[in-house]
Amino acid sequence: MKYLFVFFAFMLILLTSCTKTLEQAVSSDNSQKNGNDTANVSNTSINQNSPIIIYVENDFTIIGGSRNGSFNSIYDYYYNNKELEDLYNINSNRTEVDCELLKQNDLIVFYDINAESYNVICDNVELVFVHSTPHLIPNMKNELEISVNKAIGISCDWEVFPRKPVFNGNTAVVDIDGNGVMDEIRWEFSQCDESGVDETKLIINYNGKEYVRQATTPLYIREYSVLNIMDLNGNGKLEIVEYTYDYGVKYTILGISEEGFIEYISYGYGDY
Ligand SMILES: [Ca+2]
Ligand SMILES: [Ca+2]
Repeated sequence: MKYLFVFFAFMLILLTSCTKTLEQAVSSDNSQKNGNDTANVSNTSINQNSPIIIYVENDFTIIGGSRNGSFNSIYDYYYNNKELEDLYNINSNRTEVDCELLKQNDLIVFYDINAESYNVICDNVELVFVHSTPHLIPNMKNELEISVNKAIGISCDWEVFPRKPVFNGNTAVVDIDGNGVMDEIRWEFSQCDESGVDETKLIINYNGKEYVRQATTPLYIREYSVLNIMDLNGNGKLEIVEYTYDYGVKYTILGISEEGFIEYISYGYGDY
C-alpha cells in the first residue's frame, strides 16, 4: 500500500512537471509568432477561433472558419447568440451582427500568391444577402494596401504559409505535408467551343503520386485558379484554396491525402 502511494505521488510530480514544460514551450512559441505578425499593430487581439476571409477585387467575404483544427461553415457559428439560419429566416436586411467568428479589433493577416502578408483590423461584421444567400462581410478599420486583387485572410497564431513564393504561373511547388518530399500543384481550365463543355483541372503530385480533380461543365467558365496554399486550421499541413468563377463564384478549401482530395469547405453563390 505504502509503495503504491509513493508510486502515485511520483507519477503526479512527473505529470505536473511535463505539463509545465509543455505550457512554457507553447507560450514561448506563440509569443514569437505573434511578435512577427503584430509588430506594427497595437490594440489588437488574435482570435483563436479563426475565420477564413477571401479578398477578391476589393470585396471581403467570410467563407467559414476553423476551430481547434476542425473546419466549419459559416452556419456552424453563432451570431447575436443565434444560429445563422434563425437570422436568415427573420431578417433579410443588411444588419450588423455580433459574430462569434470575428470580432471588433481582431487582427487579420492576408496572404497573397507572392507570399506577401498584409495586416488589417476588423471593425464589424455585416450580414448581407446576395442572390438570397447569406454572406458575412467584414468591414475593416484600415485599408488593405495590397498590390494584387486576391488574397486569403486568417486570424491565428500558427505559421500559415512558407514565407517565400512557391507559385510560378499556374504551378506551385511546396511541401504540403512537411515530410521533406516536395509536392507539385498545377491547375488549368479550357473553354471548349465544339462540345459546348468547359473543363477545369487541378493536378497534384503528392509525395510522388498523381491526383486529378476534374470538372466539366456546360457553364461558361471565366476564371479558374488556386488562390493560395496555406495552413488554414493549424494542423501543420497546407490546404488549397480553389476559386471558380462562372455565372457564380465558388471557393473550396481542399485537402489532399493518400486517399485523394477532401472538400473541407465549399462556399458559393451566383446566378444559375
Ligand atoms: Ca510532401
Ligand atoms: Ca491545415
